[in-house]
Amino acid sequence: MTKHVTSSDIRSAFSAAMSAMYRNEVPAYGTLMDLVGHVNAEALAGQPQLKARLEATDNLERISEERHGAIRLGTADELAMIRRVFAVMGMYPVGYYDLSTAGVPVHSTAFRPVGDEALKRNPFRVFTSLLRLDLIADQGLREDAACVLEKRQIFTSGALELTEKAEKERGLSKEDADRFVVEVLETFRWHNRAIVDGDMYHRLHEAHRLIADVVSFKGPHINHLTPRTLDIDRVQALMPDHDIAPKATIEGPPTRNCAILLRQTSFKALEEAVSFEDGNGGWQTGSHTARFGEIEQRGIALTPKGRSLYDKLLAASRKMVHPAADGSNAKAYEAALIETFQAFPDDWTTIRVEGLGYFTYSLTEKGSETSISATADVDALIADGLVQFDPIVYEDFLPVSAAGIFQSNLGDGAQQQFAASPNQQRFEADLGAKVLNEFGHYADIEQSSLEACIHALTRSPAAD
Ligand code: OOG
Ligand code: NI
Repeated sequence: MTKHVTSSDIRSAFSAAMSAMYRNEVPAYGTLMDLVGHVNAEALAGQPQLKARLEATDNLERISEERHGAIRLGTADELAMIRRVFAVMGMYPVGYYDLSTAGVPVHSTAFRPVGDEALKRNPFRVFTSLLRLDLIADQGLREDAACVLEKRQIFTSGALELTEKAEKERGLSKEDADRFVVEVLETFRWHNRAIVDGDMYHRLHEAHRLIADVVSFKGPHINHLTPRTLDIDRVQALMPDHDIAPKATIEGPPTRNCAILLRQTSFKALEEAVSFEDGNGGWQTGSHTARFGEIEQRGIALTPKGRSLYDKLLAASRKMVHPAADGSNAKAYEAALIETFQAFPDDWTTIRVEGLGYFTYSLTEKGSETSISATADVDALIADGLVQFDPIVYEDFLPVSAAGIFQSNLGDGAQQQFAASPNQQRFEADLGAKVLNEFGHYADIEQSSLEACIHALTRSPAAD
């Protein structure tokens, strides 16, 4: 039997190939990557403590390779197939995000690795949205769009074949995996020739810019690729020096000592030349804005209790100052966030003791030389200096932030109202699987780290 490579190997290779392709397609992404690399190196040099903890928890190496991407799909079949393709790379759908409330006619999930080991190896994720034609009022347009989408095939035959082979044989050989990466990359490639004519494009665009982006092209081009930074405020401040204009406000929580969840900022989508069939066998030139850049800083994963506090404080800040699409009240919004988030504890001990965030536990040096007979509770073990704790990184996304990112790239004129209509059941039926619940997953990682500590502490030296 031929030896299989691991799904993490395939994911790593794919993430690297995607990054190289996007760097080539959107040079500003390359500039941003270099800037992020530089700022991350500075942050690590300036905070030896942070560097030491990242190293100790096996989280340092992944950072320079870390990124997420985003795609927007048109049909249930596309979504179901991409699920199978991502599964070959060890990426599974986690979370359900309803963006209809924010005026974007999609609902989404994130495909990502789920086990602790796989995440440490390479946490590449893809925020994947499915267009909701059901939210479009114009029935004629809805039918025309569905008809265009029905006819396209976003996967190469090689990608389909290799996915089936991987499913049947429970993996791929090195040679097949290399081919799989090349074939699947095609799905994400930019095509500057539209599959609709100029009139249709304009009708779609009038209904919603996002609909034009999904329906008019041969495939779901990757629309951004986001490196992870350790200091988003610094990158945001330096972007203009590199001829990149960031959006006015950073999405998510304000600057804090203890980073929570996720902070993100993006730069505006590029206006790109595209051509449309002119109906006489020729091409007519036009333009389309779709692809942009984004950076993010990841903090601790919050428990349901911490998350509801976050949601409450974010809503309160946005009630005080609603961030304008043109960025005109950015400073006031930032001040409102900082003020409101005073109510969120900003030291790791309080966050842990109040049950607001998830942590991994490990033995201190003293702990690894000690053995105890009875099981003590974790607080006592920490107080005795036997066990230490580190924040678990938040691997997911935030719906309000995602909506802000979508909107900043759709332009100010694209604000539209849709009736809030989350439909996770429908999404899962289209996906052909249930999405995983992110909270349960973090709780498992925390619990097993704690059990490993207790196990090591209570084991008798002789049994080793
Ligand atoms: C996805 C926007 C959401 C994020 O990081 O929250 C997103 C899109 O524009 O397709 O990527
Ligand atoms: Ni993103």
